[in-house]
Amino acid sequence: MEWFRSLMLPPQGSAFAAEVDALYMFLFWLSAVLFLGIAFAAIYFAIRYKYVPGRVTPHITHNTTLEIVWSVLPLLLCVVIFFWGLEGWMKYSVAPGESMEIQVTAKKWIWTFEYPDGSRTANDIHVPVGKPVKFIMTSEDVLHDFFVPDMRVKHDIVPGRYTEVWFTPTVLGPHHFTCAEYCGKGHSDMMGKLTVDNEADFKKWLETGGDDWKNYPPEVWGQMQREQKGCATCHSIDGTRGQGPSWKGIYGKMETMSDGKSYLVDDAYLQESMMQPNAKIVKGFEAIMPSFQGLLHPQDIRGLIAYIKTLK
Ligand code: HEC
Ligand SMILES: [Cu+2]
Repeated sequence: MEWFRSLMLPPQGSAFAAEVDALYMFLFWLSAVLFLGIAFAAIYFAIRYKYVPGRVTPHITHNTTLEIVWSVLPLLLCVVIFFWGLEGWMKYSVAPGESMEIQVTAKKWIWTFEYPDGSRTANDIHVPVGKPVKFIMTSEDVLHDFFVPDMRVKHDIVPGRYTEVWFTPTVLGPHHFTCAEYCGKGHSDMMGKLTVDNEADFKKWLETGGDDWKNYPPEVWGQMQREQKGCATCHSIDGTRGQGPSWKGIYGKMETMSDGKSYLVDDAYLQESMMQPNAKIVKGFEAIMPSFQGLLHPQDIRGLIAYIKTLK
């Protein structure tokens, strides 16, 4: 039956995925059996007792045995399901004391994560394998929902409040996470990658942001950052206006700000736009761009600038 489970459910990436799946599959098979049983019984009775002229229906008032069976059996089933679910829920709700804590901020339409050492990432999580991690989550605007299918973790994020989830990742490599609460136009872009590393790779990643970037020319790395860091939700590259100005053809032009002053778009201007987006506000736009201070490593900024230069 394992092949059937893996057909219906994503890979099991955390310590409690197998338990969640066991309950899920139990409910699935129970529903399947009940559905078939009821459907066949309905068809059988319809044929067996169809209208025949002259046949008189007997007058039956009750059947005590039958009534007890159809009340007590479902009740027992419900009690079993309840306690099974409760046991899992208790485990899911309370993170072990030694968990690593990651602060999560959800915002239309970008995820930011802050690690205990102060480093921050956008739409990108790395965690060490085999260690419990706890996510302490809040929203800056509307309801969002943190959903990591492989870990069997899904929880609402509420503005003005903190909610938590935790899991112990068991499978190395990339997993996927997404927002599971409709939060506006960019909702479907609000997703990212969770990478489970071994201890050494995780340490290295925390310090340097990893060295994937060395495998790409800067402008290609920059193009990837536009997607990964969420710039793409606000900035187009084809000249269409989004939440923010399009990047097409901005390098080397004079940009007018909301206070009427003009500046040349050069490397320094671009870097400032990312680190202190509210220092200069482009005319006709609102000051809604989040600061990427600490979120972009030097190689990311270099890459983005190189990429923007290619957008003639
Ligand atoms: C939530 C939407 C949003 C996101 C996400 C976002 N920006 Fe912006 N960005 C804006 C807005 C709005 C402006 C114009 C107002 C201003 O200057 O702050 C802007 C302005 C800019 C400018 C100046 C553009 C010009 O025409 O002068 C640059 C460069 C820029 N952003 C880079 C980035 C990069 C790089 C990222 C991703 C790492 C990013 N932005 C992510 C909304 C966003
Ligand atoms: Cu969302």
